[in-house]
Amino acid sequence: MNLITRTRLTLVAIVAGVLMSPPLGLHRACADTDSAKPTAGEAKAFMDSLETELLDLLIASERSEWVKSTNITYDTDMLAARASEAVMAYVSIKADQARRFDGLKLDASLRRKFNLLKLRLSLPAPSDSAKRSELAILATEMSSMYGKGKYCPDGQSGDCLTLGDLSKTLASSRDFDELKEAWVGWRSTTKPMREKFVRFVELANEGAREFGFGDLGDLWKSRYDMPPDEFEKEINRLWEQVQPLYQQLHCYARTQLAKKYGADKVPSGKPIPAHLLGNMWSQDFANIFDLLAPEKDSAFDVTGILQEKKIDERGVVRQAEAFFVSLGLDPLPETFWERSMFTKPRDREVVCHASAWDIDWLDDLRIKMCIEINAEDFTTVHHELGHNYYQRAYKRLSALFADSANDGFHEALGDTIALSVTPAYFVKIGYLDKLPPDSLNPLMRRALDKIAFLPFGLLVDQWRFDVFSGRVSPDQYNAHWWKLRTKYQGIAPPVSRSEKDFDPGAKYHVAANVPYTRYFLATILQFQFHRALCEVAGHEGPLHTCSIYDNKKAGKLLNDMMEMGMEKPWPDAIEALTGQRKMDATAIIDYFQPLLDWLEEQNKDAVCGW
Ligand code: X8Z
Ligand code: ZN
Repeated sequence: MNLITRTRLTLVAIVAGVLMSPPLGLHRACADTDSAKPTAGEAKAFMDSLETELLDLLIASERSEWVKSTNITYDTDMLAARASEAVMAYVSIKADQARRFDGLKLDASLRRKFNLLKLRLSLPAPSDSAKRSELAILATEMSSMYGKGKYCPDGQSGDCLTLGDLSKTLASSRDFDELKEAWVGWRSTTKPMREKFVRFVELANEGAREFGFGDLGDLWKSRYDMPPDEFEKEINRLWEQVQPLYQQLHCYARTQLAKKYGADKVPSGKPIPAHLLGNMWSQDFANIFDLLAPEKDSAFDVTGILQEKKIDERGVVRQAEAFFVSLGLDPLPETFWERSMFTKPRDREVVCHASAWDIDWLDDLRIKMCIEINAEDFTTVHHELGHNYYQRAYKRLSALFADSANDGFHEALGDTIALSVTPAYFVKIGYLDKLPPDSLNPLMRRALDKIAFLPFGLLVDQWRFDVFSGRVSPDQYNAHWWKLRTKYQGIAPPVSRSEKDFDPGAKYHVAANVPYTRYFLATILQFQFHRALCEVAGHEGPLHTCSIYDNKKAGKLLNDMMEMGMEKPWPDAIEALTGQRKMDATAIIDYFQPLLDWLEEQNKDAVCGW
């Protein structure tokens, strides 16, 4: 395979060279006058040096990004913006120069790299250097604004609440008005982002058009080894498959919430008020399990177990690592433990939103999280380590192939492992003495996490696609957001919203420009992966009782798929693992079937839908 041979180019020289290079038009003129027909050998040499140089720029950008995300200041913002600008400039210039090789017969692998080059950035910049710089600064500022966001109930001088504080209220309070204040309070922090976002869309679209795409959404949708309109059909097909599950869960949740808060506040046949579902974005319902548990006295309470065992933040990460090691994978490097951020620092601003990093594309793996000891973060730690193990598996590949088969795969990996965190697994590792009595409770907990997430996973980018394409103009941003939230999730804001608000920006991935359809795909894929791994592990019985813990055969199958990186189109990777070449929601449906039967029974006299 293509091992990266990294000549030690001096980084400073590349960055300076990129930022001082003449405007793109000039490059284009040079290319035009170069009438000699390029050869496949030249194309390969061009790509080899590009990958080496790109890697150095990406590493510099990752380091700046890490420093900024773990210590947000004006200066770290500017340094991070500068480093990402260098990457954007380099990719723009090289994508333009690469046009020389359009139409040239190249081997499939090299041609794939040329295609991937244009798709590499989630944020392509215009070639105009002033606009590029403006875009890089806007992007950095929006993500930092999100990281620093605070709601001060008594005005700016009083005690201010972070997203973490407000999320705790959303999770644990059962007081209608207290919940409403936390919900509205967080959204008050993102109003100033609106203006920046409008300009951001203009500039990012300009960049995408220069790369040959209709708009930024078109670029994002082109990353799945099929034409963008076909991809849209694929996600709609998957949504149709899973929508009935969501409908049933929504219906039952609404009935239970009406019992708790009153039918005047949660009317039947209407969308559910968004602040009652236990999560700041109503993206999952896990924190209202107590209101929805099928059996009142048979809980599988991960939070309680972790707290009782007095597991600390590092302990949680160690436990998750042990799962991966049980599959036959190597432990994480010592530097992971030295350099990661596991808890929220008291003395500085950070981006708490969890992330996994592969700083040097070799072995400098890290996570950044503000871990709380609870079930949600226990799952998230597995999620993040899944990223790190994936990154480690494909590190032998050259820069443009060093990624997951598609972005849904990256997001699915750690979640697949977390599906094996079952009551039986807890018994195996000594967290529980004996299996709790058989009950639907664990499956309901999982459904509140996974099934509840599906419409949200889909709609965030449906909104962005509509915004990027211009179908929705800035004066309709917020209204359109709520139209989709109601259409897909069946929820409504607890207070009236206007175009002075910018509620999409209250979600990290909008503020930080991270594509979101990946999580929808991941929610489908992880069950497909789980089903295939459980088969290899010889599991018998219902799918939701399977844990692949300690199964080396399953571990090898998973790792072999991860090692493929994105060298091949993703259907090859999914086939290697599951034998299927398509994403398929039958696995998630199989998994939840016992709960679905129960929900249908519970809902039989209710008016479902909204
Ligand atoms: O952003 C994440 C991960 C990091 S890639 C923590 N997730 C989405 C979210 O929090 O909105 C995981 C689930 C969905
Ligand atoms: Zn992730």
